[in-house]
Amino acid sequence: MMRLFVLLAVLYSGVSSSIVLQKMYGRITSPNFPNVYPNHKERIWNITVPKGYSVRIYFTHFNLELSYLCEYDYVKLSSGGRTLATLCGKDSTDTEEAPGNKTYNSIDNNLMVVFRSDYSNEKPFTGFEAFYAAEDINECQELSDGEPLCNHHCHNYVGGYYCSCRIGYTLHGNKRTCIA
Ligand SMILES: *[C@@H]1O[C@H](CO)[C@@H](O)[C@H](O)[C@H]1NC(C)=O
Ligand SMILES: *[C@@H]1O[C@H](CO)[C@@H](O)[C@H](O)[C@H]1NC(C)=O
Ligand SMILES: [Ca+2]
Ligand SMILES: [Ca+2]
Repeated sequence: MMRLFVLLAVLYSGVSSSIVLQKMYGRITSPNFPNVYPNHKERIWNITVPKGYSVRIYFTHFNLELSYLCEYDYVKLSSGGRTLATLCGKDSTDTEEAPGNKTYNSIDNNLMVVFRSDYSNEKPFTGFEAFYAAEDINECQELSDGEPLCNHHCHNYVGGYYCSCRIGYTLHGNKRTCIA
């Protein structure tokens, strides 16, 4: 019984719940930044901005243990059910990506950031610092099933968009199609 309890305690200590962030901008860092990050840590940030926006993120500091395909320590960015990047090291190599000056954009209005370190480091690493901000989605540049979102004219604004029609046409109830 005791043994089972210890086993469960060990299992649960390895599982971390996510930190929910719902502001329009912010900063996230590895644990103990700018000092050395600890071994055996996982931290998950769930960044959600209002609909009509995406999340743009870039790194001002990045120094993680380098391992083949970033299997040991990594920062993983994912959005819309896809992995945008798995990052480790300091500079990109043939097989591993480090962010450098690159900026990453979420697919929808949610970006998940996972930091994970394994049980050891051969030398100390200082981790990362990143800044994110909500960015308007320009819906007028997007396609839906290969078609522009608006039949005639598309008007982008911060946080949304709307459609309008040429003279002699009226906008259909779907707010996208123009009918004569
Ligand atoms: C992230 O947070 C949003 C808003 O609180 C929530 O709806 C969503 O389910 C969360 N996603 C995950 C993967 O936890
Ligand atoms: C990032 O930008 C700075 C300033 O423009 C430049 O000095 C540096 O070489 C760039 N780093 C990378 C990895 O491209
Ligand atoms: Ca490590
Ligand atoms: Ca917009």
